[in-house]
Amino acid sequence: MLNIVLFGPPGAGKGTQAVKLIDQYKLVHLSTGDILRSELAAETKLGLKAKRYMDRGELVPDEVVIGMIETKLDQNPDAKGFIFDGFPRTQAQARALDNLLSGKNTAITTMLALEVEKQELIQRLMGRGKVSGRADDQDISVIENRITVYNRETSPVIDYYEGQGKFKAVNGMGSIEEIFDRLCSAIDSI
Ligand code: B4P
Repeated sequence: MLNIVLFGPPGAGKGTQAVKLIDQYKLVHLSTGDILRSELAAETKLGLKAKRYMDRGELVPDEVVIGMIETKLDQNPDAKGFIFDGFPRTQAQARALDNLLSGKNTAITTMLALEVEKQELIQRLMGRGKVSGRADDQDISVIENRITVYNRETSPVIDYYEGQGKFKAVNGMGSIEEIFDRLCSAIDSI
C-alpha cells in the first residue's frame, strides 16, 4: 500500500494537492478538516464540539480525530492506499495512526512536508476566506493563532517521522502545478 502523510502549516496547500494526488495514484483521501466541517454542517454532536476549537484556530482533541480516522479506515478495506491530509497534527495522533495501520498490516510509506513562507500562508488563507465562508479563514487573529498552534503542537510531528527515516521536505512555494510535479517526483523516487 502507498500511505502518504501530506503535511504542512495551514494554507500550505495540503487539501489542494491531495485532490490531485488521489487522482494520480488512485488513493483514498482522508482529510480530518473536511470530515470535521461536514460534521459541523450536519450539526452533529461531534461537529458542534469541534466548532468551539476550529473557530478559535485551536486543535480539536486527539481522541475525537483519532476516532474519526479509525472509522474511515474501516470503511475502506479495499483501498490501494491513503493520503492523510491534515492528520496527524500531534505526536499522539502520529503514534495512534501507526497503531491503527499496523493492526491492518500496513504502515506509513512517507511524510511529504510542504514548506511555505508565513506571509504567503496568510495571503492564501485570507484569499480563501473571501470565497469559502470559513470562519477560521476570515479573521487575521485566528489565522495567526493557527500558525502559532502549528509551530507549537504540530511541527514536532516532523521529528516523529524523521526518526523513522520517512520525512521528506517539499518546496510549497510556486504554482499549484509546479508543487504537484515536486510531490510526484518525491513519491516516484520511493
Ligand atoms: P484543515 O482543513 O486541515 O485546514 P488548513 O490546514 O487550513 O487547510 P489546507 O492546508 O488543506 O488548505 P490549502 O493550503 O490547500 O484544518 C482546519 C481546522 O480543523 C484546524 O485549524 C483544526 O481546528 C481542525 N483540525 C483538522 N485536522 C485536525 C487534527 N488532525 N487534529 C486536530 N484538529 C484538527 O488551501 C489554502 C488556500 O491556498 C486555498 O484557497 C488554495 O486555493 C490556496 N492555494 C493552495 N496552493 C496554492 C498555491 N500554490 N498558490 C496559491 N494559492 C494556493
